[in-house]
Amino acid sequence: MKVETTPFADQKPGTSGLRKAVPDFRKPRYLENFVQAIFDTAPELRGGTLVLGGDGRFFMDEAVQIILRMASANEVGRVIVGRGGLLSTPCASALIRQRGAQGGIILSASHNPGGPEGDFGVKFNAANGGPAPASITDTIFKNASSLTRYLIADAEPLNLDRLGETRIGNTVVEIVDAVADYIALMERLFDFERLRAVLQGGLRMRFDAMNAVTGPYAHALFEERLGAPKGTVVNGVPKPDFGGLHPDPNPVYAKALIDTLKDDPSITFGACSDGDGDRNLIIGPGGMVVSPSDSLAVLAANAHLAPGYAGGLKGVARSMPTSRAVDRVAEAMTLPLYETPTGWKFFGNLLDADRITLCGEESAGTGSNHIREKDGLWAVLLWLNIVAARGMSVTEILEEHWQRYGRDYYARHDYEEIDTAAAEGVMDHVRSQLPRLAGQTFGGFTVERADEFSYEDPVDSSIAKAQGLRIFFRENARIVYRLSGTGTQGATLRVYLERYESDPARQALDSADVLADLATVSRQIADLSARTGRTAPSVIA
Ligand code: G16
Repeated sequence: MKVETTPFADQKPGTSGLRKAVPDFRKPRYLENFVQAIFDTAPELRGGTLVLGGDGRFFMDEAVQIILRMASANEVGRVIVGRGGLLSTPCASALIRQRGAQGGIILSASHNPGGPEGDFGVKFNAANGGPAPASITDTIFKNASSLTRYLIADAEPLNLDRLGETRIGNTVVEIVDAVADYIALMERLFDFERLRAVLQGGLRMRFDAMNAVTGPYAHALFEERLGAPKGTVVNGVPKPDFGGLHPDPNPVYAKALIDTLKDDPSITFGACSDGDGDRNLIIGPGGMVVSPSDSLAVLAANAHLAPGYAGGLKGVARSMPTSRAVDRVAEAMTLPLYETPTGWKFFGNLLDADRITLCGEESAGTGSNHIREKDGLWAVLLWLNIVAARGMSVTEILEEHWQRYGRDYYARHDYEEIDTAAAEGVMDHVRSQLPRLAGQTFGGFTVERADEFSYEDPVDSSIAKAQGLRIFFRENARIVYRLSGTGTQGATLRVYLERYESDPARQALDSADVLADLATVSRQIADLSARTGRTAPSVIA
């Protein structure tokens, strides 16, 4: 059936697909328009295979049924759907690759809250299993902006809990239990016997699935397969509103888990992941939080201890605002190091071309060449594998790492829901100063150089401009400003602060104390309080 429509002006994908408030997605024709633009952009799906699933958030069930009917009307040959419509983002990436699909549609707004007033999102992943690159998302936007019709079949809702094949018209719909395949993939990378021995032999861990999609995977993996005691996984049932909580693995929203490790010294390993399971946070004894940038560096330095990476790494990559901790590891190991713009899609070409094995971001994401998304449970398993192989705790590993490489004190200050024009005004204000900042001193920090980051992809030579404003200081410090591409209300200004410390006697200081002066400088240079009315960040991650 062909349905006439008119375009919506705001369907430009951001850092990670189209993210909007649920009420926006529930407007008549809104979801349908965007999905049709995907089908129009990817004609290879006609007669091909599409993977479909999401993180279980509110509106997903309805969206899956709509997309199935649209897939049929757009003559997709086969749609592979997770049981109950559920697929974690890493699992969707793995399925696309395993099944040779032409692409995937992932329904998630990641770490953003869910529920009727929460957020929803639609992301298209390409045949390599990774988020579609800008060339494709630009075309989706172009097609969405000139759409006059969408195609949808008339069919009853399918029972997504019944495994096996069924049909809508000529399209085969295959409902799969993807958990077992995902665990089999992890088993090829990690030493499960050693992990079993550790988890049954005394190491107590707590994994908080945050009422989100990783619950079923984590129960099956840690408790059933690796033999950790029941209760190791908490908040393990996916809920449409994430239990009213914020499924974002950072020190603010993972406070309950951090407090558990503070209060119970017998639990020495804590971890959590986000709404769709691609992010992770690692917590050591006493509630010590591993900053995601440090996590990437530690994983790069120790990955060879896991069987899947025993042959060494080809190279590593980090997004530009991620701290330079991993750069020091790459230098010591003489590995190629790539600095990319924010967005996992920028790692895709490097992974496909086998230039890198590991990559990661300050936004709590780490991953490897096993798939083309970041992978929360994978990161937890790699950390566990390293803890087991080295016989050291998370804290001991981290402290030893700092002694060897130095510590990059790091924080991200988020100023959320600020007026969009004011946020752009802040960026313009900082940008206008860049050419004359070098040599100027602010609060004891002297600018060495300043620029706007742009990236030329070394594989396909595509160029991404305006990817963040960087100010480097002689005191081995850096401030980065950029606007988030994943928020749904107003604008979120992200200010990334970083300061390097090589002296082991000064590596156990409180990060907030170390970065306090730099934070003041960041507000001063941006003229933040006058322009936005904000004198402090909404969230410090
Ligand atoms: C997405 C992207 C990440 C990015 C993050 C934050 O993650 O995949 O690459 O670092 O958003 O982006 P921004 O700073 O623009 O808000 P996720 O987990 O939200 O899909």
